[in-house]
Amino acid sequence: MQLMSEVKNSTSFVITSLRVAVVLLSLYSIALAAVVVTTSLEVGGVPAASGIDLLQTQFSSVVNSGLDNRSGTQPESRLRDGDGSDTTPGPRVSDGDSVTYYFDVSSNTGGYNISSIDIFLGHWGTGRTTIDDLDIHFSTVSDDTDFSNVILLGGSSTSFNVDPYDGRVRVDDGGANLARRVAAVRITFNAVQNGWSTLYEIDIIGSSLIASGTIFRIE
Ligand SMILES: [Ca+2]
Ligand SMILES: [Ca+2]
Repeated sequence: MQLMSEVKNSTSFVITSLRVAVVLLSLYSIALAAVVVTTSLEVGGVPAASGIDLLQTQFSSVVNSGLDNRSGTQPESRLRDGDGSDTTPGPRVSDGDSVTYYFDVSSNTGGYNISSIDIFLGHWGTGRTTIDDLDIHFSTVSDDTDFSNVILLGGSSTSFNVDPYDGRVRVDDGGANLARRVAAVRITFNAVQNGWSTLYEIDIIGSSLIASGTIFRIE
């Protein structure tokens, strides 16, 4: 009887421990979703694009849903070449198009902290230089298929007008991370002025959770 009692107590302890672990994991997941965002805008002139952002140093794969390779010369990869000006044509973006970037998490298994996202948008003429609605979804290393962590930017109070011709939209949080332990980023473009425009570059700025040479870091 004593043995049975010890087995029952042990089983109960294991179940309780598992329940505590599940609750802690749930809280951790909720914390990841609590991103805050501010936007800043560059109007007039084209700021320099980064050539060392995560899309150029930690890129793994891309899922392109709608970006148009016009004339066969403006592939999605133009958004990852370090050129943010319209001297090198970029792919066409239309309402509802999205692009999902997966980072290399085989070596940096902790994922990446994302501090800002720069989107270079424009056109050679007027009338296609505004995006009024933008969604940014993140998945984390715990499940790179779960994009429930999201920043929604849109509405009448937010207009990413980059007139006269092209410019940069920056999404950041004043130096804080937009998201942590990120495995992939999905950007969906909505309310593009007159239906479509042109993208030149997307810079996703961040760092690996465990940087090279770092033995241990609490995040
Ligand atoms: Ca870049
Ligand atoms: Ca480019």
